[in-house]
Parts: sequence; structure tokens; C-alpha cells
Amino acid sequence: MNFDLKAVTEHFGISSVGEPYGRGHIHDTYRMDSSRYILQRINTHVFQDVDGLMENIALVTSFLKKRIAEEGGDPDRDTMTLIKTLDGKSYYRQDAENVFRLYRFIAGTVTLEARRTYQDLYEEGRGWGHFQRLLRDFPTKQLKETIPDFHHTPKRVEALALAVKGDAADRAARVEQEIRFALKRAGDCDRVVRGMAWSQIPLRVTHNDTKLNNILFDEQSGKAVCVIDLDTVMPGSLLYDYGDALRTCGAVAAEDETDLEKVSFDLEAFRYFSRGYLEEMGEALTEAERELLPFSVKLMTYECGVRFLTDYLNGDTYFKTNREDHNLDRARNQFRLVEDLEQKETEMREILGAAL
Ligand code: ADP
Ligand code: GN1
Ligand code: MG
Repeated sequence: MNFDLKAVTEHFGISSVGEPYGRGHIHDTYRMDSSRYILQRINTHVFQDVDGLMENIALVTSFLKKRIAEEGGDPDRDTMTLIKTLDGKSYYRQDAENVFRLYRFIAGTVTLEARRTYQDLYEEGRGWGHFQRLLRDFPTKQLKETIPDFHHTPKRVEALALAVKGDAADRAARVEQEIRFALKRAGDCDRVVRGMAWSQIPLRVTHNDTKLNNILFDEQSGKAVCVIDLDTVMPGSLLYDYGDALRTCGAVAAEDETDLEKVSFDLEAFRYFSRGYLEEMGEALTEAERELLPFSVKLMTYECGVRFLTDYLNGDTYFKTNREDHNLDRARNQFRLVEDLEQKETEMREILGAAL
């Protein structure tokens, strides 16, 4: 560690005794002061607008606390609590690379890297649905778009077309089939952004990293307790969060599995997750959102594949890779999943029909 931990903890007024904690891929996380706090060194390479992102988190968590209290929940446990520095700031900057924030540690909870049973996915769905329902009246105008056009799929496709043209890593000739696959399906990739532009799909608060390991589960009961990792909270469509959660928790194989025979979408996972999500959020969905739920899973999977393929063509400059052709493997995997989702759309509609 090339920072002065004692100076950091002194700024927050806590003990400097602690240890690394969790398995996050973005920040350095420490459990401090007899498990009272979570200290995070913010990854300033990924997140350059620290002020914007901390302001978003402060706004969203204080709104959540009010709503949670109104519902009779525990505002200190059901959402994150930011602890300010002694001079009242939401983070402490030691130097350009070393920027820290402090949260209250939420005790008696666990994070899951993979589901243990389908019930975990029902709980995961409830967790994301509850988060969305509590925030349904949040004034989204207050939020900064810290990563502009993050889920603007047509712009992601434009970036792919540019990458093909530029062919920076001299790889385009090898992946003609994948490029064709992506461009052939670009026709309806604007359905969500178009719906938002025409105000048919409401602008809401979105989390934008709806993975299973960004929910804390109660150690004893297994129930979803708290949504964490709020760095990418931005204005957007809830379809991004619903679709991206299922892209990950509904896939049978890992995102970079190379044996495409193993890649498929699990309708049972879809059923459990959606039941939990809709129990919380079903009534607050608009007609247009409801209609697009199955499509959103395919859209987010397609978009992710497009991003992996783009990065492959650009020479792997965005996503971390740890083997040759890693991004290409991921793109092929996601596109295989898109094909499977195309086959399963009718069944997905039937499942949602029953759940609604
Ligand atoms: P990353 O962006 O690196 O994934 P996270 O904010 O998700 O970072 O935190 C990493 C891990 O730290 C989580 O998976 C979780 O296990 C743990 N964690 C984070 N915040 C808290 C908290 N307030 N209480 C308890 N554990 C937490
Ligand atoms: C990135 O860092 P991680 O793994 O949580 C990416 C997501 C992608 C995901 C694909 C800020 O998320 O959008 O879906 O990789 N996050 C960012 O694995 O670009
Ligand atoms: Mg995380």
C-alpha cells in the first residue's frame, strides 16, 4: 500500500486497525476498527469524476433512508451509510491516486459470488426490485451522468462500426462472422433509448452494475438486505438493471466460457428472479416497461457482446484481459447467449405473464 493509512483514518476519526475485505474487482476495500467500518480506496482510473459520483451516492442513500424509515425498515442496515471526514467532506483525497471514503459496516451479512439455490435468485430479484421501488419518485435530474451514454446501445454499435473501420489491432479480418452477427441485429437495438426519448419509458434511477455480489444477504435468513456498490448510479431505464441482472444470473456458464455448447439461458433462474423482482416492483412498472422486460435481457446481452467485440478490435484497451483473445471469447459467449434468448422469448413471456 503506497498511502499513509494512519493519516487517512485520522481524517475520518477512526482507529487505523483493519484488514483487506471482500472480493470486489474495482476498489480496494478494508474492514476497519473492529468491523465497524468499510474503508474504500476509490479506483480513480475507472471513476474520474469523484465529486459527481460521491454526490450521486449521497443523494440516493439519503433518499433511500427516508423511504426505508417510512416503510418501517432499518435505515442503517437496508442501505449504505456514508461517514464524512472530520471536516465534513464525503471523501478524503490524499493525492491523485489515493482517494478514500468510509461506510458503516453492515454486520451479519454475506455476499454471494454464485447462487447456492434458486431461492437466492428470488431474493436477488426482490433486492433489485425493492431498490427500484424505493427510488421510484427520486428526482433523477439531480443525478450526474458520471459515465455518459453508458447503456446507449446504438452508440455502442456505432463504436463497433468505428472500431471495424479503424482496425487498430489488425484483427477485423479474423472476426468477420462476429461483426456480421452484431450488425445484423442492430435494427431493434434502439427500442429502449427511443422509448425514453419519446417519454414512453420513464427515466429512473439505475444502478448499472446489477450483479449478485452487489447485494448483501442476511447471514441467518438468506434474505436480501442491502444494495451496495452504488458507484454507477445514474439516470436511466430500469430495463438496463433488470436485463443486466438476468444476463449474469440467468446464464448457465461463465461470461468467458469458450465451450459454447455450455452457454445457455436458464429459464428457471429467470422465473425465480422475475418473481422476486415483480413482487416488489410489478405494480410500479409502466405498460411499456412491462412489455420490454424479456427483450431487455437480450438487449443487455447483445450490448455487452458488442462492447467486448469493440474492445477486441481496439486491442483490449478497456476490459481487463488475462489471456489471448479473452475479449473475443467473451463476445462469442454473449452472442451465443443472444441466440438462445431469441429461441426462448415466447417461454419468457409466458413465465412473466404467470408472475404478473
Ligand atoms: P467493488 O466495486 O470493488 O466491487 P464493492 O463496493 O462492491 O466494491 O465492495 C466490495 C465488497 O466489500 C463487497 O462485495 C462486500 O463483500 C463488501 N462490502 C462493501 N460495502 C460493505 C458494507 N457497507 N458492509 C459490509 N460489507 C461491505
Ligand atoms: C464491467 O467491473 P465490472 O466487472 O463490475 C463493466 C460492465 C460490464 C461488465 C462485463 C464500468 O463491470 O458494464 O457489464 O464489466 N463496467 C463498466 O463483465 O464498464
Ligand atoms: Mg461490487
